[in-house]
Amino acid sequence: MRVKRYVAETLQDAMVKVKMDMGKDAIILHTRKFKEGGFFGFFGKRMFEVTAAVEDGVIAPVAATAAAGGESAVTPQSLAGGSEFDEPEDDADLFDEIQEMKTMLNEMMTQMDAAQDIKVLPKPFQKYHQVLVDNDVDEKLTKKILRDIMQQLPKEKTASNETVKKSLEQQILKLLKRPRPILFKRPGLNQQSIALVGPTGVGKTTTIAKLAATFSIVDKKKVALITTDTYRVAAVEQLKTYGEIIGIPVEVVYTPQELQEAISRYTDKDLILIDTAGRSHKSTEQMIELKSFLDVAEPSGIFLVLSATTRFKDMMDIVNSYSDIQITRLVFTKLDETSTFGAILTLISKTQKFLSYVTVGQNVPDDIEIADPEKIAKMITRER
Ligand SMILES: Nc1nc2c(ncn2[C@@H]2O[C@H](COP(=O)(O)OP(=O)(O)OP(=O)(O)O)[C@@H](O)[C@H]2O)c(=O)[nH]1
Ligand SMILES: [Mg+2]
Repeated sequence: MRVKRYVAETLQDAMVKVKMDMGKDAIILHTRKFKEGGFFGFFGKRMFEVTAAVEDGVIAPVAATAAAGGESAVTPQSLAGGSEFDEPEDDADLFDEIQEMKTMLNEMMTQMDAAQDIKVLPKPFQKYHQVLVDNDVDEKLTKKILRDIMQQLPKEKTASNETVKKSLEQQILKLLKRPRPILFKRPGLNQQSIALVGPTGVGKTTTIAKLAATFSIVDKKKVALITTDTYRVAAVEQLKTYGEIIGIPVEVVYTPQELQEAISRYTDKDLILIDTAGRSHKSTEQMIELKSFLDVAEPSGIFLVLSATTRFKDMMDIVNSYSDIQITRLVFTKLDETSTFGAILTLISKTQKFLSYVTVGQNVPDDIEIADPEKIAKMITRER
């Protein structure tokens, strides 16, 4: 028995080589795909290998016939078919491809199921299913909300768009919960120290300036600012400028210890707002450093600032990356830059966190409001 390995760029070409060399009685023992060259398996050229065997003494009759111009001349097409050339199941590439196809099929089935489910709903529900999904509410959450209101509404009322819309708004309000802004009324809690944390560029410093100006000028509270963002000169300057305009002190701290000391020096203040450097939620090192500041300083509130323009999946990743830090409230910025608010609802529903403020523009101090769930609910049920 003669056993030999043949390599070519296509399976067909490898088979041609087998037949030319060993003849049509050759037995295929094994076929596999592999990558040749490239870096660590990337960018390599895909090659096919066929291992074939033939009884001793048999010599390339096909090649001989082909050379003689006989009828059994081998062409790539004539060798392409045939299940014996299929790759064995233990082939890693093939296994991956099958897995990919399975995943695709599952996704298609789920989508088809979803479409079927929706079609059996009364018309107003079908309509508002679309409205919610168009407003970026997560598909699963949309279905859950619709199911909940279907159970609450008497059958005759499910026919009207208006009734369904109203119940939908009520249900969304429940999920958003009442906002929890900064409050001074609780007895024994005279001073509030609030740190704003969040990804880079979402508007933490601007929001701090808006809060500081409003509480200081409108509510006549004694406010102080502290920044731990010492990475960029511009960041310190930015907060100092706001402090000067509002007429309140600004302290720059470099270590967790200094932060703690600064807070304890401001015993006469009603509100201490702590600015932090934007953190990439993908950098564990930056997260650990932020945590070290907050663990020592123990502010009375930690508000996570998120931009309303961020996709839900990214928002969720960000929230998860702050899981070691006790986030007490959410602030959503840049509501003026988006027209879909479903991600806010989905995030609140998934994390069970409370809303505090939303910001709606760059103007300090005007463009900030206590989050208004009714407004958000109306935006989410608005036809686009
Ligand atoms: N359109 C709009 N822009 C905003 C809003 N809030 C902040 N911005 C802008 O967003 C940009 C970044 O704001 P910053 O307050 O510096 O953001 P930050 O989170 O402190 O940034 P880092 O400290 O670099 O992480 C500025 O141009 C702000 O004017 C808002 O509600 N709407
Ligand atoms: Mg900043």
